[in-house]
Amino acid sequence: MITGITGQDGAYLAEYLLKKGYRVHGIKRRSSLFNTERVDHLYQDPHVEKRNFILHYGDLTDSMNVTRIIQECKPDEIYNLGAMSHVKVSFDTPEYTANADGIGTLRILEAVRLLGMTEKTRIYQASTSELYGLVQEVPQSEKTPFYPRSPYGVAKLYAYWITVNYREAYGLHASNGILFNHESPIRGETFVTRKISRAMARIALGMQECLFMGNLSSRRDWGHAKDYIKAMYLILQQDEPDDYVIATGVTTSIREFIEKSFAAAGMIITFSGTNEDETGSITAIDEPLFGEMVGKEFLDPLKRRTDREPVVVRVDRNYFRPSEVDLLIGDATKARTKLGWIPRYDLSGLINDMIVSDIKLMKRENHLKNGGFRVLNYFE
Ligand code: NDP
Ligand code: GDR
Repeated sequence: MITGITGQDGAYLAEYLLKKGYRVHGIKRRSSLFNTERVDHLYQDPHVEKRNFILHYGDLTDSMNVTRIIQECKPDEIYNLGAMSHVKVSFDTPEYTANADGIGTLRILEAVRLLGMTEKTRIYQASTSELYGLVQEVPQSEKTPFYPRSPYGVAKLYAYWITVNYREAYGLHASNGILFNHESPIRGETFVTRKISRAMARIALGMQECLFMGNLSSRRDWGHAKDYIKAMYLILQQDEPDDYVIATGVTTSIREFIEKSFAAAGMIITFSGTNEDETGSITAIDEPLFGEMVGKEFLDPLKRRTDREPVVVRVDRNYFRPSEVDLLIGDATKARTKLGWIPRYDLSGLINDMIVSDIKLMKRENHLKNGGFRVLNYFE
């Protein structure tokens, strides 16, 4: 059973488990629009008999709902990935975040206990590098003390410890994966990497003038979600429950991520100025690379545009957070040695995967727009 199956990780994990022959139950929230785009390719007509991918309406803030679904599905493994996962938004919705991300975890653990399934059901809790917040040690490992810096981080701190507590108190096979940031072409559009890869594609295609960013100096340890969901699976296959850091061990600033993303499509960005006056300009174009990645026909319009106005990145303080996590870099030695977990993607592989996908997506949008069809603005 997967909570958060409609999210980035839920979609990749469901696909991975189905390939292994699992029957996958997922919890999806009721929404006024379809919200199953990420799992549409896995979705089976509910009228088909013997389905192996089954979705249930539910919400982690509803104890009875969570308990009933667990009672009906009787899962061998629960991956609790559902959460209000946006750090900045958690400052706007702190109570809801505590309820869904913190108490939501308790609801699952308690349901498994009350239903007498402690021997049968293994539980994975989606813990996070946001627990380290104001980091007490560099790099961060399973032994590094926590210091969360957002309502999201604090809610996840409760979820982390209640998972440990149920393991120690009731003998549950319940484990925390302390995952550092992981991204992909299906990453939510308002997380920083996807915001950058989408904007890069739109700027290259002449669909957007400027990318407005928050703090450019924070540093993150970014991996690929496809690698990270394998770690979740491995954690639940261990004889003993335990907690693991999952990370690449490489840290990169937001500024560098922008430079690398644009450079991968042939656009050289140079930053100048400081604080809120910092800007990023296209100062050179690798024409063969741009032609290959974006398309020759988009080169002249881009050149005319950069001659007129080279600035494509600006800072908007509305994207700053009331308290920031400045530096994350994980030490995944335990996962490597005990789980045998080895990530396949490095940062450039991740960036390439994301930009190729977003250039394709934005070309499709461009095509629709030019054909007179409505496309969304995606204002944030
Ligand atoms: P996403 O935001 O892409 O997905 C979150 C999922 O949770 C969505 O399916 C969402 O549903 C669902 N959800 C939100 N609120 C509720 C609720 N109240 N009840 C039930 N489901 C709910 O997150 P990711 O896939 O990136 O992350 C998966 C998990 O891992 C999250 O718990 C996140 O906090 C954690 N994590 C993520 C990391 C990352 O870098 N991606 C790193 C470390 C931890 P809907 O589609 O309807 O919004
Ligand atoms: P994070 O991811 O907060 O680390 O949480 P996010 O991509 O939102 O931010 C990373 C860093 O980029 C800075 N930043 C911006 N962020 C966003 N979203 N938008 C901007 O315009 C922008 N400009 C700069 C942020 O300030 C921050 O420093 C993610 C989520 O997936 C969590 O659920 C997960 O637990 C952690 O990763 C590990």
